[in-house]
Amino acid sequence: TALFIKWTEKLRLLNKMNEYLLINMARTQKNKATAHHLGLLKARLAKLRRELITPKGGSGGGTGEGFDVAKTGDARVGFVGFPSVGKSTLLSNLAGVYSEVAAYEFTTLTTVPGVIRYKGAKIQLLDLPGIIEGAKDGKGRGRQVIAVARTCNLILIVLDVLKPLLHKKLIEHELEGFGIRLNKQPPNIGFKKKDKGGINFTATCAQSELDAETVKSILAEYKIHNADITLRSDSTADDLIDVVEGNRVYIPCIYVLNKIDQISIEELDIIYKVPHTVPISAHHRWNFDDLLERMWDYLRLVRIYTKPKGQLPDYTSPVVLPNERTSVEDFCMKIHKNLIKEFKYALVWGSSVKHNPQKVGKDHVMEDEDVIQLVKK
Ligand SMILES: Nc1nc2c(ncn2[C@@H]2O[C@H](COP(=O)(O)OP(=O)(O)OP(=O)(O)O)[C@@H](O)[C@H]2O)c(=O)[nH]1
Ligand SMILES: [Mg+2]
Repeated sequence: TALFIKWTEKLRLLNKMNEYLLINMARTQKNKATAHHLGLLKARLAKLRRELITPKGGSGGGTGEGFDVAKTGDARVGFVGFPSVGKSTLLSNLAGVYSEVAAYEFTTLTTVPGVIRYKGAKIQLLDLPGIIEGAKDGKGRGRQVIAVARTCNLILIVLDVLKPLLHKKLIEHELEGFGIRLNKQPPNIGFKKKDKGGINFTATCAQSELDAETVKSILAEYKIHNADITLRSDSTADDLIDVVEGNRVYIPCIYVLNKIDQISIEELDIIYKVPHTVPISAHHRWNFDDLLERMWDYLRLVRIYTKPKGQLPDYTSPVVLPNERTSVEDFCMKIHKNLIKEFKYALVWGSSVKHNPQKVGKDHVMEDEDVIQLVKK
């Protein structure tokens, strides 16, 4: 109970600061002093939030028993949204897996996995329980849901077109609060802690929010007094805090607007213009082709076809790699961890090479739909 009291106390403090921050951001005109002040507050908030979401001693409260299912396939896609938006209907009709559908809220109480095969890749789909506002700060089952969302390669935020678009913002806010960054690149900030020498601040381009003083005081919040900081793009206090906190995950996201059977063509035209959005009807299976194609684009998977010596390549079952790890070595590791020991060289056909085939070593980086033939020692 002592732990619980401490925890609720923190939560109360966090909410208070959040409120204060929002009021301040709305009220004050932007000037150097307030920017400085807000930067500091943001850093404090981020620190408190981290303490809240990472339980000390590792017991309880973490990812949540029974929530996390085993990772299978080449990529994992999670469905996140408020209750009754149609997440389970989408899983059932997309993957042919049964997940209870009902008109009342909070029908799904745990993670329900499904698998689809698309363009030769096995993609795991996770139907997650509905989350509510305040989930990131410990309300409902939201914390467990978002902890699973953090492990996904792509997040589908499922929204009900009949509900206010504000819901999109609310869900984004919940995920952001848990260290998930949607459709965003990591900030282009160099950060290196040192033993001495003070704060060495460099900006390689004009900064509209941060200056040496603000950076210094934000770092002081983290008790960092010696470090090299290089801002390589116009950065915000939030960007800097993300880099210092260091536990952020950058995940692509598609907004799936469900229940379009309930709206007019004119309304649909407007929705289509919102970036990262795919309108569907999960119930009627409308526009699933578009959704799958978009999921494929956002996952940025790379298919490598294998060619046994003297035979045609096997185009039916590619080895599927994530876009950021597509070297010949990565390919070998995906098949078997001992394969690289026997590796002599490889022959590669496709867009990653100048000649077809080309003899390459283990560091060669391959591209989508390349063909490879391994030559062993
Ligand atoms: N009109 C319409 N109704 C839909 C559509 N998709 C789902 N529904 C209905 O919306 C209700 C909720 O669907 P679920 O799939 O259970 O929603 P959920 O997001 O899984 O809800 P929770 O598990 O409670 O978070 C059900 O009555 C569905 O029949 C759709 O495309 N059009
Ligand atoms: Mg459900």
